[in-house]
Amino acid sequence: MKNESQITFQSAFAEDTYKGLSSYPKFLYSKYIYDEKGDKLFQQIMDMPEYYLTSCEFDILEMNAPEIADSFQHPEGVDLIELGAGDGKKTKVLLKELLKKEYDFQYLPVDISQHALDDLQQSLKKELPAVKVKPQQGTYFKTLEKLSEYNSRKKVILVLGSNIGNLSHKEAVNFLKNIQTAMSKEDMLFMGFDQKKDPQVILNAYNDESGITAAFNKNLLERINRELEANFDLDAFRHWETYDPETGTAKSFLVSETAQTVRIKSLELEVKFDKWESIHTEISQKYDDHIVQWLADNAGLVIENDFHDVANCYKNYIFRR
Ligand code: AVJ
Repeated sequence: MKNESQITFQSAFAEDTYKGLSSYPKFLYSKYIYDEKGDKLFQQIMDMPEYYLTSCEFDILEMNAPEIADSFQHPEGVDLIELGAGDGKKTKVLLKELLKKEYDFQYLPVDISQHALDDLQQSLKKELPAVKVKPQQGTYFKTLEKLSEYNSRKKVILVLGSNIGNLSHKEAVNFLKNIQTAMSKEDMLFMGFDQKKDPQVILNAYNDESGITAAFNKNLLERINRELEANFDLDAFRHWETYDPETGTAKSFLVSETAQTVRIKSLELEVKFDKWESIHTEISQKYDDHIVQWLADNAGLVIENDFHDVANCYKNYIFRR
C-alpha cells in the first residue's frame, strides 16, 4: 500500500474517500451522496410520509406567504438568491406570491449541479413563465462573493430544507459568517431549521420502512464502486440511525455486518472492516430557539422574525446583519 502523501488524487471525492476510510472511526461525507442517483433518491425521500420536513416547511410558506413576500420587498427591486435550490417546490410558493403582488425581483438559484439548475429552469418556464430566472452554477461561497461584488440591489438569501443540518455547529457558524460577510445592511437571510421534537418521529424520518433512506445512504458506497472502481457489497452493510435528544443530533451510519475487506482499485486501497465496524456518513442536526440564537450571535447576525407550523415541527427565521 502506498503512503498517503505520495498519492495524487484524481478528485476531492477520491481524496476524501481515501482519508475517511483510512481513519478510525471510519467516515464519509454526506455531500457525496448527491450524484444523479442520489438526487433521485432524495426526491423520493421528500415524498415519503415519514419525512415530515418538506410538508412542514411547505405549510409554513403557504400560510405566511403574504407576510414573507412583504418583508422581502424593496422599492428598487430584489435579488432572490437561493443556495441549494433543488427542485424549487417550496420556493415556488414564494415566487408565486411575489408575482401576484407585482414586486420587482429576479430569482437566482445557486447549485453545484448544472443538471438540477436546467430542470428547475425548465419547470419554472412552464409553471411561472413571468419569473426572471438567472441560474448560477457553482459553490455557495464563490457565487455569493461574485454576487455581492457586482450587484447593489437588495439581496434576499434563501436556504430552505434545513440544509444547514448537515453541518456541525462549528461549520454552521462558519457558513453563516460567510453569508453575513456577503450581506449589506438591508439584505436578508431567510433560513429553515428543523426543530427538536418527539425522538421517535425524528428516527422514523431517517429510517423509513420502505428502505429509501437506507438506499440513499448506501449510494455513497455505490458511488465509490462506480467512480473509484471498488467492490463494496451493499448487502453486507446495514443502515443505522441514532438520535440524541440532548444535542439534537441525528446520525447516520453504515455498519459492516461481517468481517470483510473491500478493494478500491483506483485508490490502490484495501479497506478492512471488523464485524460490526461502522462508517459515519451524515448528521442531520435538529434545533431550538436557543441554538439558533447562539448560531446567530456567533455569526454576527440578528434574528428579526420567525415563522412556524401549528405543531412547531419546523421554523423559518429571518436574519439581518
Ligand atoms: C437535505 C440535509 C436536509 O438531513 O434531513 C434526508 C438529507 N438525509 N434523509 C436531512 C437527508 C437523509 C436532509 N437534508
